[in-house]
Amino acid sequence: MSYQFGYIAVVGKPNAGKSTLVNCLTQNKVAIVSPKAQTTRNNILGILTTKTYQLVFIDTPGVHKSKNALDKFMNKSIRSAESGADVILYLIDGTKNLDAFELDYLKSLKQKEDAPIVVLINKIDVVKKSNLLPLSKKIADLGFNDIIFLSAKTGENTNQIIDTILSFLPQSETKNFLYDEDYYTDKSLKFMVSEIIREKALYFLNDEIPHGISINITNFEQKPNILYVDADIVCEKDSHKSIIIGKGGSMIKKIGQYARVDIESLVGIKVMLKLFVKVKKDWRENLSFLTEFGYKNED
Ligand SMILES: Nc1nc2c(ncn2[C@@H]2O[C@H](COP(=O)(O)OP(=O)(O)OP(=O)(O)O)[C@@H](O)[C@H]2O)c(=O)[nH]1
Ligand SMILES: [Mg+2]
Repeated sequence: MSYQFGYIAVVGKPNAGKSTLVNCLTQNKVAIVSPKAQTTRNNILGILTTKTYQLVFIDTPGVHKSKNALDKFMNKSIRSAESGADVILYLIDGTKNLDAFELDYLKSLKQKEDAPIVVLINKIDVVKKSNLLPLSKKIADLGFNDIIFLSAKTGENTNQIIDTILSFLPQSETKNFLYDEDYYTDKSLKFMVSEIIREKALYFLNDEIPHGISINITNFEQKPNILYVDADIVCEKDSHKSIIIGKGGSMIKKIGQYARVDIESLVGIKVMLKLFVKVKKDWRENLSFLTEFGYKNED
């Protein structure tokens, strides 16, 4: 028997469908997904283990220009995933045009990294494949030979991605897996719980607010049959606080109800979730808040 192991960085612009793809490939919900850009903030490992291979996908934040210290943390996380990867998957939203920023990013990625880069054109469930030919030609003209059309939502063509990745990874006579075969992510339960709360906040809140919120878990107590969670939804402005609370507390109640259902299905026991809203002005520029909320690069 021979074995294969590899780190696979999944990069691309915000909203391209990276987290949806990592969840689909690992058949687990490792990362939250939302229609809002910049949903993912940390590198998150999604691990797929079979009898003969272990693939460790690194879901990354969407590539974007840095405007604050949080953005810098996110962009640094992407670079570290790219430089540590055996294979890079660059995901493009097939419903959008390739803009100058993305073309430049692809060109510099190719120059900078030695790892093979596979370009994935996503969302083919909603775009006609014939419309995608000019897009794939542009990418081929940049010198990319591996281009796959797929839908991360329906799973169409995702097997082809696995086959392509495996074609790049060396074979080993001994089992070279680096992670326990039962693990499907590197993140703690507490992290997953805070992300579920953020996912519901992203889902229900209007565009301008989600970018400025963070979830800070203040109490996390697991008893045999019940999990107690207290969490602050931290925002940047008093006006945002009243929107997050909503009329008569209706918004925060809705976020809490939906989050609790998902957390209960994750942990398999009853959950008592209490949410509070706190204002911390300009926390995205404040290094001590960023560290407190887990947005700190290791170096
Ligand atoms: N129709 C369709 N929608 C998709 C597909 N893949 C992802 N989406 C949707 O695209 C939106 C963004 O998906 P995410 O997986 O959160 O995208 P992302 O690249 O991780 O985004 P960031 O974390 O912000 O960088 C969500 O509304 C998804 O449901 C697809 O194949 N088809
Ligand atoms: Mg994401």
